[in-house]
This record gives sequence, C-alpha cells and structure tokens, in this order.
Amino acid sequence: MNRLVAFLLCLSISFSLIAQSDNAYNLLPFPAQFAGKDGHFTVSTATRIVVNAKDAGQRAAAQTLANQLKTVSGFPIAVAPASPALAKGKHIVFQAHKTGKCGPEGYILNVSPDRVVVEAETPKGYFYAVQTLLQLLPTAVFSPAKVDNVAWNIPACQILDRPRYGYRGLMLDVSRNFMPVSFVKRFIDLMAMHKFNTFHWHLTDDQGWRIEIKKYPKLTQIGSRRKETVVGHNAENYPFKYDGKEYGGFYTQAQIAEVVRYAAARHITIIPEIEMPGHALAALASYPELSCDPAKKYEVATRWGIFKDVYCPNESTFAFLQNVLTEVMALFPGKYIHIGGDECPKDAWNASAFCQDLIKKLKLKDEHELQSYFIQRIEKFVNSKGRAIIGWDEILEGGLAPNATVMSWRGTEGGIEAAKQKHNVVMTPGDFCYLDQYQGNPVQEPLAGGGFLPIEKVYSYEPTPAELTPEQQKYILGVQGNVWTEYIPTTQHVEYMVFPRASALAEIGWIPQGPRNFEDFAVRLKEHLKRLSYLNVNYSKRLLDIRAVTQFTDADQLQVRLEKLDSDSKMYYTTNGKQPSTSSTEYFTPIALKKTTTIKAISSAGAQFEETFYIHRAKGKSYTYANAAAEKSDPNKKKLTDGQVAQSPRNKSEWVSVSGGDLEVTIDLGDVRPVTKISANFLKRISYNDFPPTSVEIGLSQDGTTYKDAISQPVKYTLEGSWGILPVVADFKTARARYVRIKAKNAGPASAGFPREGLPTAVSVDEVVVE
Ligand code: TNX
Repeated sequence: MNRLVAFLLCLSISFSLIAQSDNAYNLLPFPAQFAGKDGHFTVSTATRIVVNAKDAGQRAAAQTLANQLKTVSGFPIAVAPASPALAKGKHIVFQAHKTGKCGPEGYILNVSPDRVVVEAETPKGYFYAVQTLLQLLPTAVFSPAKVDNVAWNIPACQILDRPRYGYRGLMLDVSRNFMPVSFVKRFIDLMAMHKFNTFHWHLTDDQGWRIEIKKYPKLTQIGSRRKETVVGHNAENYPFKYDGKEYGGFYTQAQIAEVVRYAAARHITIIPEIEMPGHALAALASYPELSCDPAKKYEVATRWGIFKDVYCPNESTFAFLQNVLTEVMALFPGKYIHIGGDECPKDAWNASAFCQDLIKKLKLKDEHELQSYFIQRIEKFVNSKGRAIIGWDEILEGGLAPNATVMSWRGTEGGIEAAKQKHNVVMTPGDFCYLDQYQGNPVQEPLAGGGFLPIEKVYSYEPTPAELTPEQQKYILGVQGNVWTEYIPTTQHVEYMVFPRASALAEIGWIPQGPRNFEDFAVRLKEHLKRLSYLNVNYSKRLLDIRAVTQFTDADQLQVRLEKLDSDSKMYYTTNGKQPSTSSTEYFTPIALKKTTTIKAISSAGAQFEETFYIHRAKGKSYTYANAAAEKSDPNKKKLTDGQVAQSPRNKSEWVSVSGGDLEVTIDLGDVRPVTKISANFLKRISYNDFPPTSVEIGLSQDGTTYKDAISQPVKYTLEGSWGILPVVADFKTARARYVRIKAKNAGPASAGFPREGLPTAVSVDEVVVE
C-alpha cells in the first residue's frame, strides 16, 4: 500500500480526500488533488491517442506521449484525430476543458480501466498532463529503448492538478564554467519533466561573457576567454594557485535561438541574465572604456569572488548596455530580462571624479543611489521595449526601480521588503535554494563552495513568508533554485548537484500550501530516482546516505543515532573498526559510547558510513562565549562539545568563528575534576581571512573566577600553502578544575598583499577536547 497525501486545492469538487488503492502513484511533484482508484488502463497494440486535430497543443502533447510509448513498447501507437469509430474503445483521449478549473498550467486526468481522458485549457496543461501520465506508467517508460516483458499499465485515478506558483525556476551559471548547448537542452528536458516553467540563464559574469553580441564582437573574442583558472577552492591556497590553462566558450546567436525554441516546445521560458553594474570584468576586459578608469588593464577574472572593477555609469556605458540588451531582447521573447544588480562594490565609483560629480549633479545621497539610478535607467529602456527587469535583491538598496521584480537571495528579507513595496518577488534564498552548497558530509562530497543544504532542508522551505499579509503574499511569484558553477566544472557534476534537490524544489513550487510530509516525498522520490537512472542522470544518492546525530545522556555517555532518509533499507554497523556486513549488528536504537570510537555502518541500499566520535570530559557540557559573534555562529551552543570534530576547512558552518576580535569561551565541566590535557583545533584559510590565532591561553578554575595554571602559548604556522587545521594542545599533568577558559588572540586585519587586505580576520575553532 502506498502512503498518499492528498493535497487539496479547493474542496468544492467531488474528489475524495485520501483515496487508497493497491496501485502505486509515485508522482513528483504530487498533484494538487488526487484520488487513487482500483484497477488500471492497459496500453495495448490497439490503443490510440485521440486528439482534436485542430488543436496544436493536444497534438504536440499527444505526440510526446506516443513517441515515448512507441519507443519502450514497440507497439504501433499513433496519434489519431477524433472520430466516431474512436469514440468508444480503450483509448487515451485528449479533450478541451471548458469550465476554467485547470487554469493556464493545469489539467484533469481521469484514468479508468476503459479509458484515459486528458483535459486541459492550454497547450501547457496538456503537456503537464503527459508528464504526469508518464510518471503513472511503469518507470521503464523512461527507458531510451524498447523494454520487454512490461505490462504498460496506467493505474486508475482521478487528478485535478494545477501549480501553486506561476514561477518555478532553475538558474544555471554558464559563466564560471561553460555548459555546451547539448547539455543546456538536457537540463531543459529535466526541468520540463519536473514541471518547472522558467530557466534563468546566467550568461555573463567576471569569469566569462557567454553570449554573442554582433555589435560588440570583442565581448566574445576577448570576454569569453580567461587565461587560466584558480585551482581548488578560492580559499584553499595562499597565494592562489592557477592551472595555467586557457578556458573559454560562448553561444552564437543561432545557438541561443535554437535553445529558446527548444525550451518553448517544453513550455519553459528563458530569462537571460546580463550582469550590471558589477560582475562585469569580462566586459571591461573587452571594452575598458566601459570602466571608470579606461587606462587600467582589465583581464577576464581567473578566480572566483567579487571584483571592484565595475561598469561606469556614463553615457557610453548606457549606450553599450542598451545595444546589448536590444540584441538580447531580440533573441529572448519572454517578458523578463535579468539585469543582475548584485555584489557591486562601490570602490571604483568612490574613486571616480566623474561618478562623484554625477552624484552631485543628480542630487543623489550616495553610491547606492547611484546604483539605483543606473538600474532605473536600464529599467526605463527595457520597459520601453515592452519588457520588464528582474534583479537580485541588492537593487532594493538606494531605491527600487518602479516596475522591477526582485530575486531574494540574501535570505528572505529582500523579498519581504519588495513585496511590502508592492513589487513582484521570486524567492531564492541561499539557505534553501543554493544548489551549489554541500548536500552531504563535505569530506566525502566533491569540492563545493561551502554551506550545507541537504535535500530535506530544501524540502522544508516555505516560499511565501508568513510575515506578509495575504495581500502582500500575492507578490510572491514563486521559487527558484540556483546553480552557481564555480566548483562545478562538468555537466555530470551539475547533474549531481541539481538532482534530486531540484526534484524537492519542483514539488515546493507546485503543491498547495500546507504541511509537507518528507517521508511521503522520500517514498515517491525513491521511485523517481529510477526514472532519473533511466535518463542516465548522475544524481546524488544522499537519499540513501547514513548520517549520525549525537545526543548526550546523564550517564556520561554519547548516544549516536544513525539516520537515513529512505525508510525501507536496513543498517548494519560495527564499533570495533571492522568493515560491517549484513551479518554485523543491525541498527535499531542509538549506539551508546563511553570512549572514543569509530562507527562503521552500511545499509542494504548500498550506503557506507564511517565516523569517529570523540568521548572526552567536555562532551555535552555547556559553555559561554564572551563574544556575540561566536554565539551567532553557534546558536544552539553545541558545536564545541558535541563529540563531532570538524574534519575539514571546506564547510565553515562546522566551525565557531569570531571576526575582528579575540575568541573567548568558558566551558563548565559541571564539577571539579582532574584535568590533564586540553586540545582545540583552529582553522587556517588565509585567502579568506580565516587566520589561526597568534596565541592561545588556556586557563583552569575551580570557582569560575580565579584562573590558575594558565598555559599561554604562541601558535606557529606558515601563511603560505594550503588551507588546513591547526591543533593547539595544553598539558596540565595533574590539575583539578571545573571551568576551562580558552582565549585565542585574533591576528588583526590582513595586511597589504593578502587577498582580503585591510579587512578583519577571523579566529575559528571547533571541538574543545578535555581529558
Ligand atoms: C553569490 S547569488 C553570487 C554569485 C556566486 C554565489 C556563490 C548572487 C546574486 N551572487 O556571484 O556565484 O554567491 O554561491
């Protein structure tokens, strides 16, 4: 019996609330209204797909279904015009819906053993109905070739489906790493299968200009190529290391037009993004006169980050951008043009006499208002051509352009503010929608930018902020996942980062508002992954991964709970260092540890797990920080003593961090007891201003006021080289204490020559081990 949650859009029609049958309905996204029935329709050699021949939308959707069914079954399934002869018989019948229940994207599907009836009001509705029919069919329908011995049954059901949001998007960055046309099409196919309707194509950035502009050939001759690319993570090496290999790529206008047509046939609108006024180095390298300092030599960026050289807001820049946008608008017929607007440092404008004069002349308050002026001029131009702009949430700073739509990425605040100002909003907050973050243990995952976004967190996201009034909530157009590609060099890797997290996002954008059930989603997702396997998608297997969560008990022991997202596989583990097998202990309840132990586990779904848990006297003990910043990076006050030692510099969120000051923490062991040794690890990521402390003082106290026996030691390390972890150890021989205080001295602002010179450095620490 499949667990089903029926999502209700409106109660007015006669679908039953939760209908159960013996059929499996692994639909993703799940329909708005669903009723399962007993029995099934069987596709046979006699089945025809019947359409109104005059309806091109019906014909196109029916053909998509016929092609796939023909491929996998080998039956001569054909699309046939409606006729009296076909009015009876076991066929799949498309017909126009008249009462307006479907809306622009919805459809009604009635599957009974005798007939399948597909209704919609638009070509898109028919297209989505077909996506659902394919998911109702045996998973092998996604095979690229004939599959024998499958009964092509469609389980009986009644569906009325329409999406919650009109905007359901994915963004792909092709500037940092270029993706060929063939892959962009595949990406679009995979989007369509998930009923996404918007592809945001990030075409320009500091590291490469990727769209041919006929009037400005240097944009691709120069701007699409970079000399080399930083090796590893941007923060990994000081000084930066480069690969010495030229890198480039761009799309011709003919290719772009082809992709636009391809997407339209799959009911996906493309939003092109041309970044301004920041993230513009590739353009400045091509045409230095667009900068505030044309004498300076500009190069297409060879590493990641934010760069101070940006477009100068002068007339020749505006003429250039208008000419570029004119060509862009001719290629992309959609309503929206994305103009970027994010991460534009104001250094160049501060230093420019022209900009300072302009600020005075226009009676602007500051450079933020100058940015606003910039965006508003561009908006006027884009509006004059009948189009609208979208920008990242920084376009709120200094005043929003009158008709702009805001993409909220730095959390949800920008989106909330924009909706309050009656502007449309697309929600894409980094914490929930950035598919370039880690989705599993950073040590085992391929290198990523940082951050941690497991699929269950994606699935938990509610795009419409509760703090908005119902009236304001209407401005939330929908939700989007972003795929920034700094650390995603191959198409295979894009697939790995995107799927199945995008499957979760697709469902969030589609199903009605209300509580979501991850377990139910996970059951359907497991089947959905098999579809992705047929399509050869290199998806992440995190769904099957084993993870550990630690808990403390009064009895001075660490409890390790092993978890996984799929509920039907079994786990087996060892604590003696041996490789587990299905004859090892099966996991049912948390494992209690009294000493430092390595747990190795496997699951019947093929997952492998290994982690060492450090048992020490401070484990689970509470502590206080002297710094608000430390509190902020450790809100649950758990990280330092949870028995899980940060294993790599890859994911900053495992560390407790204080920027611009010393770090001070006091741990309360609960009672006075012997203490022999204290160790703590510090993070070194020089290029990102995570400097180890210059010295560490570790003191002990019995009453929490007087600290005796303090051991103070300088921390020695070389600045050059790779990022890393520095252990600091203090031996106390035979001391007794209840309180342990650690003071770690901040190295001060980075001096000249460092990548982030002049900016404060941070002290970052994890797990304080007390023995
Ligand atoms: C911030 S999100 C950026 C991008 C980076 C991304 C990395 C946004 C509007 N700007 O330029 O690629 O972070 O996660």
